[in-house]
Amino acid sequence: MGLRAKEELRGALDRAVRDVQVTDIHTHLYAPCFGDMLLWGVDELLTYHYLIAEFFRFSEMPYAEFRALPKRAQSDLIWKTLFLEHSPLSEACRGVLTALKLLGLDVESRDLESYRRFFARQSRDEYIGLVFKKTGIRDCVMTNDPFDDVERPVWLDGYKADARFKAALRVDPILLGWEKAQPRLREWGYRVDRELNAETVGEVRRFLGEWEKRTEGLYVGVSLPPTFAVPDDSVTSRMLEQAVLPACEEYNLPVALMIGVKRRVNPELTLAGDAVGRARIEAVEYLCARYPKNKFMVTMLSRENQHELCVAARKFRNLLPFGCWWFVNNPSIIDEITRERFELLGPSFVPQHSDARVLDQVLYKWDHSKRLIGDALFDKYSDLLASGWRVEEAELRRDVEGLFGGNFWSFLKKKL
Ligand code: FIX
Ligand code: ZN
Repeated sequence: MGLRAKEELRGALDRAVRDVQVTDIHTHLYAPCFGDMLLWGVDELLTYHYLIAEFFRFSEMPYAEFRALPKRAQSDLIWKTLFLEHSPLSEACRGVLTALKLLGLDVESRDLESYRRFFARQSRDEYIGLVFKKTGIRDCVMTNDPFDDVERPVWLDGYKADARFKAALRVDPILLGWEKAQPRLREWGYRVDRELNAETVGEVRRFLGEWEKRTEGLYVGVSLPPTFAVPDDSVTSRMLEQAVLPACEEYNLPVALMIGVKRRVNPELTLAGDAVGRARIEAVEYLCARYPKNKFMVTMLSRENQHELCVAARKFRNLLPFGCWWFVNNPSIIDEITRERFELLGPSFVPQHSDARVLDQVLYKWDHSKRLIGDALFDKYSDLLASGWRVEEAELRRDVEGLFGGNFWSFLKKKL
């Protein structure tokens, strides 16, 4: 018995999206053993770097003066400027309100102090459980940087696995900051030179292997500039081809390439000062063709790259497009990208990741995206009904489970 009417379809789809257990494949959240690295609460929500950038659309305050303020004072200023003196129309502002609402807080009151009191009453570890349950997240993937001096000691001594938080090894320092990474690797006992000679790349592979074993990372990830080109004689390209890809092939790990970020276009804004540029899909095509035994998860930051990324994924089974990243994580663009992906790739991609830096953000990021993905699916299944095709509820649930996590887990298992 299929779902014959559109109302039946809508009901079944809403249930499937409501019930699905999400794997959030890229976040900046951390397991409890990492202590204060896991950010949460209303002051963190309000000082998210997306909102800091938006605050300076209105404020004339010197950047350094803002940076020197304690977090709570920054959060007061952002609340006053972006929520009270102007309407919170942006996606990042709306997100704060959705999160508060989903936590049962009185958004209408506009009473920041009462929100602070709510968070002060929460115990962090129970609160993680509450947020994951409300959002329907089973597990998430962290961003783990062995070069981070706060994070590294936890991995070396004190790491306690938590099934809800999986690891992913971030290799930006190796691919994009070799001059600084090399002496540190040496300090840690790896025989690496400035020059990428055979011993050096061998040692980088050993480093990756050891950290892979230590963290049980699900993939190796990096954020790349729009100028990312491979093959070429840059350290980035050579290190990727000679060290990272062979190590990933050996451990059957995907490489997640997040392409298109121009770091620090406005250095005064620090983390909020990054921008976007159109990247070259040819780099992705080259990698997928030249390394058919490697697996690539790719997300691109520029709207202009989205269509060609879909087309590339039609050509390469070792390419998994994922997420609507950062500046394309806005309803109008998510809607467009998601539909274009269904039309070109069927259900064979990962439509979204949260990129949450603050735990509570998963509430809004998934709430907003689930609606958009659900609406796009509704239209696509409706088109199938119109053609006379039978749509079974079990098949629909299968597709939804794939999109919200299953496709990622299958890609990890895939052996090429
Ligand atoms: O490189 C990344 O993982 C980016 O997602 C972040 O660096 C960025 O600051 C961010 O939070 C975007 O959502
Ligand atoms: Zn990120």
